This record gives sequence, C-alpha cells and structure tokens, in this order.
Amino acid sequence: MIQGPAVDGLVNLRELEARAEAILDPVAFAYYSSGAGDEDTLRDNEAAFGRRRLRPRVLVDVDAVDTSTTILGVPVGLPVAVAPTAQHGLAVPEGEAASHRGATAAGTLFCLSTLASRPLEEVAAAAEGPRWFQLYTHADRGITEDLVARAVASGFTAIVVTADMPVIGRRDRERRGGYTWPDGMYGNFGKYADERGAHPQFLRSAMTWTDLADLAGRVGLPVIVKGVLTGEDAELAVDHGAAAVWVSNHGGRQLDRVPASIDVLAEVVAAVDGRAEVYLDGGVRRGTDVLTALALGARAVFVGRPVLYGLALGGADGVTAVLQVLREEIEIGMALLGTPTLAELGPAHLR
Ligand code: FNR
Ligand code: LAC
Repeated sequence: MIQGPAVDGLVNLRELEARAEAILDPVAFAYYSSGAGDEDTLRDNEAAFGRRRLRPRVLVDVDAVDTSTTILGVPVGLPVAVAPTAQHGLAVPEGEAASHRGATAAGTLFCLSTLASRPLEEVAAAAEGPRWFQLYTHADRGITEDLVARAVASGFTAIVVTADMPVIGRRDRERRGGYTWPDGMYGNFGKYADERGAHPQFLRSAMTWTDLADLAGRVGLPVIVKGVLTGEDAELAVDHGAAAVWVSNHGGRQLDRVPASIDVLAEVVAAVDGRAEVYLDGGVRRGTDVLTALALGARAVFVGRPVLYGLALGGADGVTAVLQVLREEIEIGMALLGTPTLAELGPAHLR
C-alpha cells in the first residue's frame, strides 16, 4: 500500500526529520524524535561521525561493488538493518507489519520491539524476510517466557536483550509534547489479562548477567546484548553467552552525556576480540557512517528514527526508500574508497 508521495525525491536521510515533523501528530513526533536530558548524546551520535575522516585507495577495479553480507549468518543485501523501536502504530495503522515488509523489500533484517503496536504473530505473517525479536522483560516472568516462546514459534531467529533500560530515560521534549503511553497500543500484550502491565513504567528489566546466561542457555536461539558502551560490559556479555554485542546508547534516549556510539566502537571491538559479532546503532544517516563503523570492526549497523520517519511518510514503501538511499550511498562510498567488498574494509580506511 503506497500511502503517499511523501518520500518521493528523498535525497538523503537528514531530510527525513523535517518532512516527518510536517505530517506526524506533534505528540508522536515528540516521542519519536526526543532524547534524554540536554540531548547532548543525541546530537553527538550524528556529529561524531562527521568528525571522522576516511582514507580512500585509488585505481582499484570497482566495476562490481557488492554491499551484501551476513548478520549472525542471516544473508542481507546491505550491512544495515532495522533497529527495534516501539509504537510504529503512531506512524501508520499497519504499524510494524508495514515496517517489516519495507525492510524485506529492501533486502534486510527487521528487529521487532517488545513494545510494538501490532502483535508479533501479525508482523511475522506480513513478510517473508528475516526477523529478530527485541526483549524487555515483564514484571511477570510467565509473560516474558510466553513472549519469547511466541517469538520462537513465529520465526524470529534471535533474541535481542536490551540492557540499557532498567528504567526509562527522562526526555524533556517528550514530556513537553504531552506524550503518554497509549492504551490499546501494546500489540504483544493484548492476549494477557493486564495489558497496562506492558506500559514502560511497569516493565521492569530486572535482568542481570546471571539471567542473561540463563536465557542464552535455554532459549535455543542466539541472544544479543543491545546497549553496551564499555569494553568491560562487552566482555561480560560474551562471557555470559551473548552471540553478539550491540553498541548503542538507545539513540540518546536513556543516559544523556554518554559517548556517541561510534566513539566507543573500537573499545568494544577490542574487548570482544573476535569472539562475537559487534553491531552499532545511533546517528547512522549516511553511507559513509556505515562504512566508518564497518572499518572499525562492526559487522553491521542498525537505524532507528529514519525508519520511523520513512514509515510515517510512505508506509512500507517509505521504509524501503530510506534503506535504498543508504544502499546507494554505500555503493558509491565503496567504489570511491576502493573497497568492492565489505570484507576489505578495515582500520586502514580511517585516518
Ligand atoms: C527506540 N529504541 C528502542 N530500543 C529497544 O531496544 N526497544 C525499543 O522498544 C525501543 N524503542 C525506541 C523508540 C523510539 C521512538 C526510538 C527513537 C528508539 C532505540 C533504538 O533501537 C536504537 O537504539 C536507536 O533508535 C538508534 O538511534 P537512531 O538511529 O534513532 O539515531
Ligand atoms: C523508548 C523505549 C521504549 O526508547 O525503548 O521509548
């Protein structure tokens, strides 16, 4: 379903926020766009990429540039996938079902949030492409167990444990905009007696490293730890069974004044030392951002807000369009860097 020409002529991802603000409900826009505190980290996520400089190699045969790779063994057409974000129903009624279809059409993986607007079974049925499930633990352990079992049954192939939300961050613009967590928008919790129990205020990510090891040991799927910002935690994650470590500051929405994701990537890659895959999200808006992260050792990167904005502007097609712009920028960047395959990227491509 094409919902409008709003993404037509999209030149780059930085244009998305203003375009989305013009059409989204102001309260939804405040929720999607805001960061914690003074938003120093939110701004720094993008700015820190802009401080990096590349070292291109010339006179390389770049006739055939290949953007494809694998993420935990999942083949993808580009090294960019969709980060889990809550409440896609604020953008379009179809919510995450449309986003999943858009990601599949772009040739990449979709990660569904626990706090999705639509039930995971419905999202899974909407597209054939690969999908992962992001887990926030519920105060009721039985509900968490059931959620994970449902994800396994619906073809989600990894569990992403988000570790940076023991409490929800304080976001001033969201408050000023009057955002409240809506009733009837917790797609995954509709079948449980107390839907309100899914409200982030009541979600208690009471998980510890011991719980992580327990989950990794019995779920039968790879478990990924999202929200790691130090080498110490990266090591702990691997030691407790994580198949991958996901560098993230939650898009600057949790603890303000933590570093930009790209600025801690090297520390995490060094600590993991090849024992697990490393991903990154936060402020990825350009093909060159993607190539910078891969040169520093990330296997792949994820995008959050650009997907939400693409969804608001054009539904599934809008999501595909956003990812397609990134893919084109990556292709051109690879040709100009002299790296026709992603495997060739390394620290030598950065100053
Ligand atoms: C998020 N993020 C997030 N992460 C998660 O693990 N579960 C979730 O439910 C959500 N919800 C959510 C809502 C909104 C509106 C945003 C913007 C973000 C964080 C997300 O996965 C990712 O870390 C950031 O969005 C990445 O930064 P960028 O790409 O938005 O700059
Ligand atoms: C957020 C939570 C739900 O960032 O992850 O709003």
